[in-house]
Amino acid sequence: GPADMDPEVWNKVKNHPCYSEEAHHFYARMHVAVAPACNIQCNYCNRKYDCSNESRPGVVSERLTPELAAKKVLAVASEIHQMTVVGIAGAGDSLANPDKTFKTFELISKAAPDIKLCLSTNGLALPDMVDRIADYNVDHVTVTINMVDPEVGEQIYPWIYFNKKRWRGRDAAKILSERQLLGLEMLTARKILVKVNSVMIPGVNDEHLKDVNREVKRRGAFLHNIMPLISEPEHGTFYGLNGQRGPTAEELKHLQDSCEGEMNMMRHCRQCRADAVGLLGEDRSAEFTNEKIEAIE
Ligand code: CLF
Ligand code: SF4
Repeated sequence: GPADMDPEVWNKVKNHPCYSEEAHHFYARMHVAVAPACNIQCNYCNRKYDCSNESRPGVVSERLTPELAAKKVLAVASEIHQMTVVGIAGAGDSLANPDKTFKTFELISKAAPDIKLCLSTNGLALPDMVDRIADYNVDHVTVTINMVDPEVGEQIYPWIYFNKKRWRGRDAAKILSERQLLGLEMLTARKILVKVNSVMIPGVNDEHLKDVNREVKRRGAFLHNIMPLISEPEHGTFYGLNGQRGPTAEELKHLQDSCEGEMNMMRHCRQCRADAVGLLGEDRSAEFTNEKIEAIE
């Protein structure tokens, strides 16, 4: 709360539903899914969810242009007055689509300067984008970091696309990890708040996430959000390991508890869709379809 927090930081988190547990009861967020492409492959991806892209059933997000996204933000803001944050978190990677992502931020900040801008990324492109992120006054960046060890990483990421080349195996995981951690350091050096999301994959990175927690804490991450892999056999498999299960609620809580220290653990994440609208856990996206937004004069 405000008592134990730097006032500048408190100002940034007090009405952000993901960064403040308290705020999520009162403030809403919306996502604009303007970023279809991705520069890596995660074994658990299905491009429907953001901030981690969990494998679970859902309707594929509609594609949005930056112009339509800005129009949608205004329409939602006029209906949902507690909507304080717009995030770009999919359906691919926000920073693998920099022109669309930053054009969207530009249009929103002109039309609705009070709305906070947020983005979520896998971090591969992050070090090259930190200047632009700062230019647009983005105060909140989520980086999904599932490992700091390429031996673990090669079980999660079959490939990355970097410097005009496809990399596989341990080399891919090493590059990705270095870029994620460098990006995290560059953001915290600029006082941009960074939340690290990690997907807990039993038998792959569960124990290892304690190392991840230590490394991101050391580099100034503000919050760590360990989320469960959601694997439902009828809807998605973890490609590298058939029959990969997600953690139980108990296993998840145990890991979160063992990481709880001076850095806060996020425990109210609702694993939102890439086009979610409303309070966390609430989805009002059906009220704001592309068709409806296009029809607004
Ligand atoms: Fe969206 Fe993510 Fe910003 Fe929040 S979601 S881009 S930080 S505004 Fe929040 Fe949703 Fe969990 Fe993400 S509850 S999936 S942590
Ligand atoms: Fe999917 Fe996100 Fe991984 Fe890209 S970074 S493959 S969109 S989960």
